[in-house]
Amino acid sequence: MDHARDAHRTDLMTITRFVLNEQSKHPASRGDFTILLNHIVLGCKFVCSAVNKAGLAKLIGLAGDTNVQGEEQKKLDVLSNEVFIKALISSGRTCVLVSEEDEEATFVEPSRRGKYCVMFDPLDGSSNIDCGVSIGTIFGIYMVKDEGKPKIDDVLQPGKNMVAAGYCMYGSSCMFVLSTGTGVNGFTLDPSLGEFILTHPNIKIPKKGKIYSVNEGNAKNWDSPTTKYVEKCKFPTDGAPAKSLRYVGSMVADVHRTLLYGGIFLYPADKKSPNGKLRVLYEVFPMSFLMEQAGGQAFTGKQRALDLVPKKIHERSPIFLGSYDDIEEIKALYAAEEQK
Ligand code: FDP
Repeated sequence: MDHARDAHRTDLMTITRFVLNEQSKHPASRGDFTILLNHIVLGCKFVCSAVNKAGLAKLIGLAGDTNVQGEEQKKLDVLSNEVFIKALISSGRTCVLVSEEDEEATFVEPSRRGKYCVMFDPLDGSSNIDCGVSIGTIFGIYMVKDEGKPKIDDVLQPGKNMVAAGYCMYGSSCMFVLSTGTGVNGFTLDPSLGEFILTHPNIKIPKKGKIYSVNEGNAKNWDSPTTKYVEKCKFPTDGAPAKSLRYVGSMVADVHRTLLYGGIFLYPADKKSPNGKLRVLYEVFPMSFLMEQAGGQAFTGKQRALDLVPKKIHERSPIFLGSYDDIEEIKALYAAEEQK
């Protein structure tokens, strides 16, 4: 990227302008998606602002669990969830919502209903909030099958049926990464404008990477293909250089780095968690969708991640995602294990 040129750029491609441009390629489109996205973006701006102030807000609330107005202080993840649920319902474009924070799906009342189902994790990586490390919001969007009769099955579709997915990372800068099925684009929040500006057009993940990202503290419980793969990252036998290890422990941050620099992110199954840790609908699917759209791959240890058909809204799955060639290697190790 040419930063000198960018600093003087005056033709700003905001996220709304970008999506409107995309919309104009589909003459039948009525702008529903643009409206929905605007509400998601609003939620992200709110969370970004709340995350930036979290430390200060905590100081103000130290005397008890109340703030200066005497209102109860809400935990950031609960607050973020409320903001997204309200923003999504008020868009008038949604019918079924699945949030990491809520046990049951929310069915929007008929008068405010639209054709989209949104699955989201309002604040992912929440164990990192209190130390100021990058966290994020993740979302995936399906189209309802019958607008008049939204059902739970509308969100239990394979990930490949998603019409859009993305995340917002609250890091050293606030970045919104989006795919509507025609590639991946990244937008950075300009805080002085309050607008997300296109800064990373048409993101493509490098075909092979130099980084692996996994919680190695779980290594004693891993299965054989994962153990062999990580061993190979550290002690390659084919003359390739060893890979570097980077693990933030916030899925959004670890996947974002993987998308930009290449490499592999793993959250495998282990003896203690045979289905892994990460949730299919609002972690595995959206990130797998973005990876594939950027030219990478996502694999569960058994199959292409986006072919999985979830049976429950909070289902979990092991996941390996990242650069095309790196995922080929882990797939080969699982295939060899099958042959035994
Ligand atoms: P967290 O528990 O902090 O909310 O699924 C949530 C998640 O973070 C992901 O963001 C992250 O990739 C993963 O869990 C980290 O899990 P470990 O602490 O087990 O490594």
